[in-house]
Amino acid sequence: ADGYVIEAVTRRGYRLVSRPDRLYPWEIDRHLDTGFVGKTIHYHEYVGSTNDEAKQLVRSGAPEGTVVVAEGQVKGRGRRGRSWASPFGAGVWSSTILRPKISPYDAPKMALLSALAVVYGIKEATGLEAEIKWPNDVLVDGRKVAGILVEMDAEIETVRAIVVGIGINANVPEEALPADARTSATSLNAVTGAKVDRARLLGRILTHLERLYVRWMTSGFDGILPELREKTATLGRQVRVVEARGEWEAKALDLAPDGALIVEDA
Ligand code: BT5
Repeated sequence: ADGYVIEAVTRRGYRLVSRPDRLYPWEIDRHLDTGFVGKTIHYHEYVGSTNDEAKQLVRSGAPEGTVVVAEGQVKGRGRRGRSWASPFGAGVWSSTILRPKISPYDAPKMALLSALAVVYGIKEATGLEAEIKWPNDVLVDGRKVAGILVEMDAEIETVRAIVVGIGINANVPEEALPADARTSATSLNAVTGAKVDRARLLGRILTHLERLYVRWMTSGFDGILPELREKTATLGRQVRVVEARGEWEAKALDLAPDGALIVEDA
């Protein structure tokens, strides 16, 4: 019923012929090497947004490391109210709950750290060299394959919980991407021509996410900066700075110790 094909031969035994292409928790678990991240995984066929499901779980006291995954999202969200296309069975739409002891000021570091985990996970699961477009996109060959949406539940001085939303176009056909993103975005499958094992991809990303997060909490963010710099494609490029008071062109020079982008205007 779950889509596993099992062959039976009388008096000889059973053979697992094939597994379904589903993000079942036990399939993700096979690729996890973690202490707490992904130890509880809430699986859904369809949700509105996995981030909203995770926020609900935060309110009911879900432990750190709880993960929500869905095959499809009908109200997938990007930043600033933008929508995120999340076709059924084709991507990795996931949210992870973390409860770091940090101030809200430090929360943006979580997006950078997550992007780095996605870069490493993509490398392990597909062999592709992905790069970070500061602060929350992951690119392959200059095109967006993944986006990160970090949201928090916080008071002025303390963070109660952070929800790390990760969306990856694993096997999303290019035609299924929104029209406004078709030239700037792609999927891992479109680049490699091979079907991506989504459970493995997510398992490896979550493993790196925990490793980097624990390193940040125990030894500080400084130790992660060199790796972030190495994987950030934005450095050295012309960028458009969009601020409340206006927009301007600049050159991206470096990452500051807190993860901010240092730019130079004309
Ligand atoms: C992001 O926003 O890149 C963050 C995306 C986060 C998605 C995950 S999925 C699991 C979790 N649950 C959620 O509801 N969200 C998170 P932003 O930088 O604002 O990019 C949004 C823009 O990317 C849109 O305006 C489109 O132009 C484009 N876009 C939409 N769907 C896309 C897709 N599947 N692939 C690439 N680009 C897309």
